[in-house]
Amino acid sequence: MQTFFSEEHRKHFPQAELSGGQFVTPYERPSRVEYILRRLNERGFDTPIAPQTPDMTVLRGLCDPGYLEFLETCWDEWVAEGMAGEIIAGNFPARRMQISRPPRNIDGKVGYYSLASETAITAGTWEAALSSMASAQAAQRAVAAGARAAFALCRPPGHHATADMYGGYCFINNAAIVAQMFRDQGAGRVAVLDIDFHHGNGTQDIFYGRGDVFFASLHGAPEDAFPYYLGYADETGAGDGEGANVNYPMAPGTPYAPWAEALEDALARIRAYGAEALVVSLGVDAYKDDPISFFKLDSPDFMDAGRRIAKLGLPTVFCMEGGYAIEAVGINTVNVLEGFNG
Ligand code: Q9C
Ligand code: ZN
Repeated sequence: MQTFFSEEHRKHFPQAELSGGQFVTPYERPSRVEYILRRLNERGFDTPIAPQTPDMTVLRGLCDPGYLEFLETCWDEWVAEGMAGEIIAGNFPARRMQISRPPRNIDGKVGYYSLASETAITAGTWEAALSSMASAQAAQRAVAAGARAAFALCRPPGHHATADMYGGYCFINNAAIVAQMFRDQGAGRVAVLDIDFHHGNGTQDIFYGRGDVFFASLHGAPEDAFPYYLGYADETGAGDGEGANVNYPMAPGTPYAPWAEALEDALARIRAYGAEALVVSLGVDAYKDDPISFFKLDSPDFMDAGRRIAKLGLPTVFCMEGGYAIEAVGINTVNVLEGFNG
């Protein structure tokens, strides 16, 4: 399986994450990819290929223009305003406030274009996010050219990002970009399977009203887990998208057996839907020792999950999402790929 990875991810290295009322070293840190790269190498995968420049057309087609402009310019505006630290959102358009009027002030814009305050932006965040998208796009092109599957080692991750909001460590929704590329290239129906511990609110939101992209997510129940305000089982799609969204929220302490049952159900739904290509949002934070999650999957379970996903027989692009148990993130991620390879 070909793998794709950009060193440019290093340009996104915030020093701070607001967590539990303290600033901590971000869980989503550059060193995560070192563990994954090392494991890929140990297990005999070819050296990852650096992607070409990002294709902005598909990105502009999916996202709000004001949001993209914001991501590109926010750091300079923040600095020009005399802010001393990293960009952290502190105010949001909450219930019954104006959600269609981006403010002029940078502090106002930051909250307007974000969905949470844990994710800091620094000078190189935009370039890093574009490089992450470029890896996903390169993986998609490899699969479109005939490869059975490809792995994009995306950092920063993407599945919490909507068309107009960042947060949950995500800025550009790489999985959504890949799904849209398959559609643009002629696939009639595409499925996104999200096995990251957290609900893929961004991907769900982007495709919620569309019937051409099916979305399935296995995640910590929203009553108990980030992103808290989306991911319930009764969210089944809207309009043309009715029936093309399925959520499997699960309780704290969920072990592999019920998780695998949910996975099988999701795979059956994707098969019945008639998807011609599959995008996997590959987070491994369902792992038992993940510091910010509460499922109980063990490392071999990830290999089993990969085997099950492969049985769909679809051209598949894996996009890296979360996974914060740093010493196990490489093993768990590559286990999914090895299980898939069989
Ligand atoms: N104090 C992904 O896995 N909440 N994002 C952090 C830590 C946000 C996870 C809580 C978690 C975002 C891609
Ligand atoms: Zn996650």
